[in-house]
Amino acid sequence: METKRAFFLEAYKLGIIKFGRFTLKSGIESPFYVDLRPLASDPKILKHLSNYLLEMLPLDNFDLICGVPYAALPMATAMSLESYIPLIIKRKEAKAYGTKKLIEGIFQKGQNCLLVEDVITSGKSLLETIDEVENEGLNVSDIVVVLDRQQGGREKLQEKGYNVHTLFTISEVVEILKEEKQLTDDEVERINDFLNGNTVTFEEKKKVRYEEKLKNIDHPVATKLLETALQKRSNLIASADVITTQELLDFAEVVGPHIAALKTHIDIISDFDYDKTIIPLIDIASKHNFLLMEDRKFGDIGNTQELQFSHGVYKIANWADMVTAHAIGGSKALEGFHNAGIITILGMSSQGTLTDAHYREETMKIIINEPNVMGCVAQNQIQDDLLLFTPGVNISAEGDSKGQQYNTPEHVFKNLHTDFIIVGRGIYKADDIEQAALTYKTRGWQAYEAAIS
Ligand code: 5BU
Repeated sequence: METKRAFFLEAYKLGIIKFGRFTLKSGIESPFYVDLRPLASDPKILKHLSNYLLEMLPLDNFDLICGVPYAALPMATAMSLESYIPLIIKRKEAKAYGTKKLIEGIFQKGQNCLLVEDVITSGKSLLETIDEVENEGLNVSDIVVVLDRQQGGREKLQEKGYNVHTLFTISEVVEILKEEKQLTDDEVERINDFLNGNTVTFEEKKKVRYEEKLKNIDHPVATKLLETALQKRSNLIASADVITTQELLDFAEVVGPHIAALKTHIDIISDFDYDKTIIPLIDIASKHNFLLMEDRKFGDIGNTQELQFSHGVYKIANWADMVTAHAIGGSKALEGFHNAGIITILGMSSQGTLTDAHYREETMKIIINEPNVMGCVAQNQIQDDLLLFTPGVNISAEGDSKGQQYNTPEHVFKNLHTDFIIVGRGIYKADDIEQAALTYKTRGWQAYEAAIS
């Protein structure tokens, strides 16, 4: 079996712990948020997890296994399957009819039952479950917990005489993530502060206004984009991920009045023809006053990027006001995008992306003195002298089946201080495309105004 640390890093990729600013049920602000339910969606991880939990335990002591509902139910089930210790199920509420049972399954009074819990915080929900299990005449001596949030729960249960076995503590995982450069020193400090019982304060920085950004950012394309946003009261960039010229032009015509820019993936247009695709697109862009952003995500050495930018059938250099590029080729590689504004990929919106804190830090070092870079695509706040573009915005979906993860316009303006939202399927898949563009335009602008005030 892989090491416990490697196991944790695999599991972490499922999004079980998030760092940022979260308001807990109690109203307390926390710098992290734990939800272990996604573990059940990866059978291999769930199986490994159950083996790790079983390894810690004196298995001969137990006649039964019971998970605290709901998150620990699949864990308890997997442990039962691996150990052949029978499972019982505790209901959250007693059945309102029939037997009114709280515990389901086959058991006898006097048997010893192992309790399984995903996360222990104050220990309150575990104590309730223990009470209910003991009321059925069962004994509880041991509790096994995947993650200890270190907020007193473990100690409380131990004082009452229970053996508490925990696989990970939050300090341990923070240490692992720090070593893996997934967390910055500031984040670690805030988490430790929180764990030491201090009320943590989050710096309340207001989002910088477009007028202010206009003063701070020199790039001519950034200026044009900001001026367009202010004139049209729109920070919306519509992503035209359609596959024919006709669809692209129709889409541009309909959303044109409501957007600051149109984002293309020009290489997905099946019937691309420079004269029939690009020339009319340029006309529509100038008629409705929006910019063109080609989301090419260049990622090669400078010479190749320069060729890809200017030549081939797409001749991106002729028409794109902005292009996206990875910083992976180093700063010199970014020098060939002559008049276009470069938007560097700092962080991606998809699940499991490699763009962790360390990647982002290194990317920043590369782009910081690069005059052609006008901004970044990212899912986190960035410095004020760059524009922040955030894709992964959708009002009615949480994600797709291919790893995309969505936030609302309100979330990204308030928490990330985004400057421009990028919306694809939320608009081009809508029944009424113009109405959808208007909705995102309005919500984006209102969210911007709320974030600056
Ligand atoms: P959607 O339909 O709103 O999910 O489309 C999002 C668009 O933004 C799509 O064209 C992606 O290629 C693009 N995108 C993204 O979604 N996430 C990223 O991190 C980057 C680009 Br970079």
